[in-house]
Amino acid sequence: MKCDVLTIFPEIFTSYLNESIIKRARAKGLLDVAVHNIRDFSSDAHRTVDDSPFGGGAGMVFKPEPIFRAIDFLKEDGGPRKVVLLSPQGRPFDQSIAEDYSKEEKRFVFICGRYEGIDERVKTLVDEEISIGDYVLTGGELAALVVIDAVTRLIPGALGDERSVEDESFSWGLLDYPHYTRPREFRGLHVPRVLVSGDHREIERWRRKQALRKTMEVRPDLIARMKLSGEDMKILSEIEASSGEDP
Ligand code: 9D3
Repeated sequence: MKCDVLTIFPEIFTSYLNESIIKRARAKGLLDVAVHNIRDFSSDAHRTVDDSPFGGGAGMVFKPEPIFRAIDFLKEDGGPRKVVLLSPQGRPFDQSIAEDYSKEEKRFVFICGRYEGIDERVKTLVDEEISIGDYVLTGGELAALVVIDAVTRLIPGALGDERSVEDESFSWGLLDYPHYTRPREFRGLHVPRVLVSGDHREIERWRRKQALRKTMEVRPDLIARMKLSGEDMKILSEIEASSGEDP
Protein backbone atom coordinates (compact mmCIF):
# COMPACT_ATOMS: atom_id res chain seq x y z
CA MET A 1 0.00 0.00 0.00
CA LYS A 2 1.14 3.48 -0.84
CA CYS A 3 -0.38 6.36 1.10
CA ASP A 4 -0.13 9.98 2.19
CA VAL A 5 -1.60 11.16 5.48
CA LEU A 6 -2.87 14.70 6.04
CA THR A 7 -2.95 15.75 9.69
CA ILE A 8 -2.23 18.69 11.99
CA PHE A 9 -0.44 16.26 14.38
CA PRO A 10 2.15 14.44 12.25
CA GLU A 11 4.14 13.39 15.34
CA ILE A 12 1.32 11.08 16.44
CA PHE A 13 2.39 8.80 13.56
CA THR A 14 6.12 8.75 14.21
CA SER A 15 6.40 6.07 16.87
CA TYR A 16 3.74 3.68 15.58
CA LEU A 17 5.01 3.69 12.00
CA ASN A 18 8.57 3.05 13.20
CA GLU A 19 8.05 -0.12 15.22
CA SER A 20 7.60 -3.82 14.64
CA ILE A 21 5.71 -5.17 11.62
CA ILE A 22 4.88 -1.74 10.18
CA LYS A 23 8.51 -0.66 10.38
CA ARG A 24 9.62 -3.87 8.65
CA ALA A 25 6.93 -3.57 5.93
CA ARG A 26 8.20 -0.05 5.19
CA ALA A 27 11.82 -1.22 5.08
CA LYS A 28 10.81 -3.98 2.61
CA GLY A 29 8.99 -1.43 0.42
CA LEU A 30 5.62 -3.14 1.00
CA LEU A 31 4.23 -0.05 2.72
CA ASP A 32 5.04 3.48 1.58
CA VAL A 33 3.59 6.08 3.94
CA ALA A 34 4.32 9.82 3.97
CA VAL A 35 2.82 12.05 6.67
CA HIS A 36 2.16 15.72 5.87
CA ASN A 37 1.28 18.60 8.17
CA ILE A 38 -1.85 20.37 6.90
CA ARG A 39 -0.48 23.60 8.45
CA ASP A 40 2.27 23.58 5.82
CA PHE A 41 -0.50 24.28 3.29
CA SER A 42 -2.07 27.24 5.10
CA SER A 43 -1.55 30.67 3.57
CA ASP A 44 -1.00 32.97 6.55
CA ALA A 45 1.86 33.61 8.95
CA HIS A 46 -0.10 32.02 11.82
CA ARG A 47 -0.47 28.80 9.79
CA THR A 48 -4.24 28.87 10.42
CA VAL A 49 -6.24 25.76 9.45
CA ASP A 50 -9.54 26.33 11.32
CA ASP A 51 -12.27 28.93 11.70
CA SER A 52 -15.62 29.37 13.48
CA PRO A 53 -18.72 27.78 11.95
CA PHE A 54 -21.10 29.75 9.71
CA GLY A 55 -24.50 29.70 11.40
CA GLY A 56 -22.89 29.84 14.83
CA GLY A 57 -22.29 27.22 17.48
CA ALA A 58 -19.46 25.95 19.59
CA GLY A 59 -16.05 24.82 18.40
CA MET A 60 -14.09 25.24 15.21
CA VAL A 61 -14.23 23.84 11.69
CA PHE A 62 -11.38 22.83 9.37
CA LYS A 63 -11.02 25.48 6.65
CA PRO A 64 -11.24 24.12 3.10
CA GLU A 65 -8.25 25.95 1.53
CA PRO A 66 -5.32 24.18 3.29
CA ILE A 67 -6.80 20.74 2.57
CA PHE A 68 -7.50 21.59 -1.09
CA ARG A 69 -3.96 22.93 -1.45
CA ALA A 70 -2.49 19.81 0.18
CA ILE A 71 -4.43 17.52 -2.17
CA ASP A 72 -3.47 19.66 -5.21
CA PHE A 73 0.16 19.22 -4.12
CA LEU A 74 -0.17 15.45 -3.65
CA LYS A 75 -1.89 15.10 -7.04
CA GLU A 76 0.88 17.01 -8.86
CA ASP A 77 2.51 13.85 -10.22
CA GLY A 78 -0.77 12.97 -11.94
CA GLY A 79 -0.92 9.41 -10.60
CA PRO A 80 -4.32 8.01 -9.59
CA ARG A 81 -5.32 8.61 -5.97
CA LYS A 82 -7.99 7.31 -3.63
CA VAL A 83 -8.91 10.00 -1.10
CA VAL A 84 -10.28 8.65 2.19
CA LEU A 85 -11.69 10.90 4.90
CA LEU A 86 -11.61 9.45 8.42
CA SER A 87 -14.79 10.66 10.07
CA PRO A 88 -17.50 9.52 12.52
CA GLN A 89 -19.99 9.79 9.61
CA GLY A 90 -18.09 7.21 7.56
CA ARG A 91 -18.84 3.64 6.48
CA PRO A 92 -17.75 1.32 9.32
CA PHE A 93 -14.29 -0.10 8.62
CA ASP A 94 -14.06 -3.90 8.66
CA GLN A 95 -11.83 -6.77 7.52
CA SER A 96 -13.35 -6.87 4.05
CA ILE A 97 -12.53 -3.18 3.46
CA ALA A 98 -9.00 -3.91 4.77
CA GLU A 99 -8.69 -6.72 2.19
CA ASP A 100 -9.88 -4.43 -0.63
CA TYR A 101 -7.44 -1.70 0.42
CA SER A 102 -4.54 -4.19 0.58
CA LYS A 103 -5.13 -4.94 -3.15
CA GLU A 104 -5.71 -1.33 -4.24
CA GLU A 105 -3.23 -0.09 -6.85
CA LYS A 106 -3.98 3.61 -6.35
CA ARG A 107 -2.04 5.67 -3.81
CA PHE A 108 -4.26 6.56 -0.83
CA VAL A 109 -4.65 9.97 0.77
CA PHE A 110 -5.95 9.69 4.34
CA ILE A 111 -7.41 12.97 5.67
CA CYS A 112 -7.55 13.12 9.48
CA GLY A 113 -10.25 15.39 10.83
CA ARG A 114 -10.01 17.34 14.09
CA TYR A 115 -12.20 19.98 15.77
CA GLU A 116 -15.98 19.76 15.43
CA GLY A 117 -15.66 18.85 11.78
CA ILE A 118 -14.47 19.77 8.36
CA ASP A 119 -15.89 22.24 5.81
CA GLU A 120 -18.39 20.18 3.78
CA ARG A 121 -16.85 21.33 0.47
CA VAL A 122 -13.77 19.17 1.20
CA LYS A 123 -16.04 16.19 0.49
CA THR A 124 -15.99 17.03 -3.23
CA LEU A 125 -12.38 15.70 -3.08
CA VAL A 126 -13.25 12.57 -1.10
CA ASP A 127 -13.81 9.13 -2.65
CA GLU A 128 -14.75 7.36 0.58
CA GLU A 129 -15.57 8.32 4.17
CA ILE A 130 -14.56 5.75 6.80
CA SER A 131 -15.31 5.41 10.53
CA ILE A 132 -13.59 2.84 12.77
CA GLY A 133 -16.56 2.31 15.08
CA ASP A 134 -19.32 3.77 17.20
CA TYR A 135 -17.39 5.75 19.79
CA VAL A 136 -16.13 9.34 19.85
CA LEU A 137 -12.42 10.00 19.23
CA THR A 138 -10.76 13.41 19.41
CA GLY A 139 -9.57 13.17 15.81
CA GLY A 140 -8.96 10.94 12.81
CA GLU A 141 -5.29 10.14 13.51
CA LEU A 142 -5.85 6.94 15.49
CA ALA A 143 -8.40 5.86 12.89
CA ALA A 144 -5.85 6.35 10.08
CA LEU A 145 -3.32 4.28 12.03
CA VAL A 146 -5.91 1.53 12.59
CA VAL A 147 -6.64 1.39 8.84
CA ILE A 148 -2.93 1.41 7.90
CA ASP A 149 -2.19 -1.30 10.47
CA ALA A 150 -5.04 -3.63 9.44
CA VAL A 151 -4.19 -3.23 5.73
CA THR A 152 -0.43 -3.63 6.12
CA ARG A 153 -0.61 -7.05 7.78
CA LEU A 154 -2.63 -8.31 4.78
CA ILE A 155 0.08 -7.38 2.27
CA PRO A 156 1.89 -10.58 1.19
CA GLY A 157 5.31 -10.69 2.87
CA ALA A 158 4.44 -8.24 5.66
CA LEU A 159 4.04 -10.89 8.35
CA GLY A 160 6.99 -13.12 9.14
CA ASP A 161 4.74 -16.18 9.19
CA GLU A 162 2.52 -16.38 6.10
CA ARG A 163 0.50 -19.18 7.72
CA SER A 164 -1.04 -16.67 10.14
CA VAL A 165 -3.14 -15.09 7.35
CA GLU A 166 -4.09 -18.55 6.01
CA ASP A 167 -5.35 -19.66 9.43
CA GLU A 168 -7.48 -16.53 9.55
CA SER A 169 -9.28 -17.26 6.31
CA PHE A 170 -10.13 -20.70 7.71
CA SER A 171 -11.69 -19.35 10.88
CA TRP A 172 -12.80 -15.97 9.48
CA GLY A 173 -15.85 -14.76 11.28
CA LEU A 174 -15.11 -16.52 14.57
CA LEU A 175 -13.35 -15.25 17.66
CA ASP A 176 -10.10 -16.97 18.55
CA TYR A 177 -9.79 -20.11 20.69
CA PRO A 178 -7.78 -20.02 23.98
CA HIS A 179 -3.99 -20.25 23.75
CA TYR A 180 -1.56 -21.82 26.21
CA THR A 181 2.20 -22.13 26.49
CA ARG A 182 4.62 -23.60 29.06
CA PRO A 183 4.45 -24.38 31.94
CA ARG A 184 1.80 -27.14 31.87
CA GLU A 185 0.77 -26.21 35.39
CA PHE A 186 1.04 -22.70 36.83
CA ARG A 187 -0.23 -21.78 40.33
CA GLY A 188 -2.66 -24.68 40.20
CA LEU A 189 -3.93 -23.71 36.74
CA HIS A 190 -3.62 -26.54 34.22
CA VAL A 191 -3.34 -26.58 30.44
CA PRO A 192 -6.32 -28.50 28.97
CA ARG A 193 -5.29 -32.15 28.61
CA VAL A 194 -6.30 -32.38 24.93
CA LEU A 195 -3.62 -29.82 23.97
CA VAL A 196 -0.85 -32.08 25.25
CA SER A 197 -2.44 -35.31 23.96
CA GLY A 198 -0.71 -35.21 20.58
CA ASP A 199 -4.09 -36.01 18.90
CA HIS A 200 -4.17 -33.27 16.27
CA ARG A 201 -7.69 -34.02 15.03
CA GLU A 202 -9.02 -33.77 18.59
CA ILE A 203 -7.02 -30.56 19.14
CA GLU A 204 -8.52 -29.00 15.98
CA ARG A 205 -12.02 -29.96 17.07
CA TRP A 206 -11.47 -28.63 20.61
CA ARG A 207 -10.21 -25.30 19.22
CA ARG A 208 -13.14 -24.99 16.83
CA LYS A 209 -15.54 -25.74 19.69
CA GLN A 210 -13.94 -23.17 21.99
CA ALA A 211 -14.04 -20.57 19.20
CA LEU A 212 -17.71 -21.30 18.51
CA ARG A 213 -18.53 -21.20 22.24
CA LYS A 214 -16.76 -17.87 22.80
CA THR A 215 -18.30 -16.33 19.68
CA MET A 216 -21.79 -17.53 20.63
CA GLU A 217 -21.29 -15.97 24.05
CA VAL A 218 -20.01 -12.49 23.12
CA ARG A 219 -20.73 -12.06 19.38
CA PRO A 220 -23.80 -14.08 18.38
CA ASP A 221 -24.19 -11.59 15.48
CA LEU A 222 -21.04 -13.10 13.91
CA ILE A 223 -22.47 -16.63 14.10
CA ALA A 224 -25.73 -15.44 12.55
CA ARG A 225 -24.03 -14.28 9.35
CA MET A 226 -21.55 -17.16 9.10
CA LYS A 227 -21.85 -20.12 6.80
CA LEU A 228 -21.61 -23.05 9.23
CA SER A 229 -20.44 -26.51 8.19
CA GLY A 230 -22.32 -29.64 9.25
CA GLU A 231 -19.56 -30.28 11.80
CA ASP A 232 -19.97 -26.72 13.19
CA MET A 233 -23.72 -27.33 13.59
CA LYS A 234 -22.95 -30.54 15.47
CA ILE A 235 -20.42 -28.78 17.75
CA LEU A 236 -22.93 -25.97 18.40
CA SER A 237 -25.61 -28.45 19.46
CA GLU A 238 -23.09 -30.07 21.84
CA ILE A 239 -22.37 -26.62 23.32
CA GLU A 240 -26.12 -25.99 23.60
CA ALA A 241 -26.68 -29.35 25.29
CA SER A 242 -23.88 -28.83 27.84
CA SER A 243 -24.70 -25.19 28.66
CA GLY A 244 -25.21 -24.87 32.37
CA GLU A 245 -22.75 -27.67 33.14
CA ASP A 246 -19.41 -27.04 34.86
CA PRO A 247 -16.81 -25.82 32.33
C1 9D3 B 1 -18.19 16.07 19.77
C2 9D3 B 1 -18.30 16.43 18.35
N1 9D3 B 1 -19.18 15.50 17.64
C3 9D3 B 1 -20.54 16.03 17.60
C4 9D3 B 1 -21.55 14.95 17.39
C5 9D3 B 1 -18.71 15.35 16.28
C6 9D3 B 1 -17.33 14.81 16.19
C7 9D3 B 1 -16.40 15.44 15.39
C8 9D3 B 1 -15.12 14.92 15.28
C9 9D3 B 1 -16.96 13.68 16.88
C10 9D3 B 1 -15.66 13.16 16.76
C11 9D3 B 1 -14.75 13.79 15.98
C12 9D3 B 1 -13.38 13.24 15.84
N2 9D3 B 1 -13.41 11.87 15.37
C13 9D3 B 1 -12.91 11.51 14.19
O1 9D3 B 1 -12.36 12.33 13.49
C14 9D3 B 1 -13.04 10.13 13.75
C15 9D3 B 1 -13.69 9.01 14.34
C16 9D3 B 1 -14.43 8.84 15.57
O2 9D3 B 1 -14.61 9.75 16.39
N3 9D3 B 1 -14.95 7.61 15.83
C17 9D3 B 1 -14.80 6.55 14.99
N4 9D3 B 1 -14.13 6.65 13.85
C18 9D3 B 1 -13.59 7.87 13.54
S1 9D3 B 1 -12.75 8.20 12.15
C19 9D3 B 1 -12.48 9.76 12.54
